[in-house]
Amino acid sequence: MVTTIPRVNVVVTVLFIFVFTGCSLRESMSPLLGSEPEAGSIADRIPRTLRLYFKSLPNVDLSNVSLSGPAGAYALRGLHTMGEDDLMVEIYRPMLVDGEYRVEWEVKFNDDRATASGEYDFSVRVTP
Ligand SMILES: [Cu+2]
Repeated sequence: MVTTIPRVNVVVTVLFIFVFTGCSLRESMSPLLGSEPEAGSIADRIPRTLRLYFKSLPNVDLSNVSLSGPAGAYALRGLHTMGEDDLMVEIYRPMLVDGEYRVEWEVKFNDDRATASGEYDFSVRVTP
């Protein structure tokens, strides 16, 4: 009984270390530098587009972005780059409503043979 509490502490500490180093490691290695809507953010306006910023210029033809949320998979159209090491795509249909969304991306860069991929979430909360 007496040893139970320290053991739990050790497990919790190890978990924390794992989670924190895992996060920082992933962040430093991910070529995704930012996005609109931002990862983890709560949008107070309906987003019409997704924009992802990378470490270098993505190859649009060899890259893909997808969006899922309350209505399942969303149709996106017109994946392109604005030439600022970004990918941009229009959220075609259905229109977003309040809820949780997940963006998944898979990117090939012009200056890198490797494929990079990842995902992030954001929320929409327009109605008070
Ligand atoms: Cu654009």
